[in-house]
Amino acid sequence: MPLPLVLVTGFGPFEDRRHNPSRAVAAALEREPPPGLRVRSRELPVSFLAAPREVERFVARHARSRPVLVLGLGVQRKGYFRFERRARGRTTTRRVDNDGTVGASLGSRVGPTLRTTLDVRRLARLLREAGAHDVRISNDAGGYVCERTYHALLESAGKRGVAALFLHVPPAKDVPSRTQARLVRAWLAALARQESAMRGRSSGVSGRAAAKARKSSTKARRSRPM
Ligand code: PCA
Repeated sequence: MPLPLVLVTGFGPFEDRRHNPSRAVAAALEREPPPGLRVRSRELPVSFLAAPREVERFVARHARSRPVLVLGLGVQRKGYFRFERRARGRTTTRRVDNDGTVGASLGSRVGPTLRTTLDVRRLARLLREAGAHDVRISNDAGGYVCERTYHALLESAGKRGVAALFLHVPPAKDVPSRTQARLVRAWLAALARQESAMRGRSSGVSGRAAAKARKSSTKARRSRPM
């Protein structure tokens, strides 16, 4: 039996951020996966329009392998790790992406707010136990390309019954990329160990999470437009 698969996305440079550790961490996880897991990673364009398309393509390509988790990574300004609970389906920011698109110009609403089905408090605790000093939980994914991407991750994974999650990582000057990769790897390994039934029929949290994701994506579809 192949090991459970985790899909991981990261981003490259944007605005004044010339070095984006999220790309390095995603690539490092594929190169050297956490014990007990397989990882496929993908760098996404920092683009309001292209990132969601890439997300759907990436998740669709691996859907037959039934990933246990789709994890989005992006960098934030502050020096801590931040688990995002939700992605709003409306982009109002004046910030410009790498294609020159102003967020607010997207105009129409993408969809309802989507939430991860995973227990972020438990996941944050696990990341602390893996050695990260400062880990927080947020209801505001920033309103820029990461939030748009998170919405797409929740949508693309959710409609296939797969759990999705977004983790904002600190800038590399606060926590070097290699340290970040080590921490995220140890965190995923702990997750895989605790949820040995990750793929599983029986007691695994992700089994329940997947069932919940299926339910909530149905709900999300039903309740649109909000
Ligand atoms: N962070 C940005 C977009 C790309 C990234 O790494 C964000 O937080 O929206």
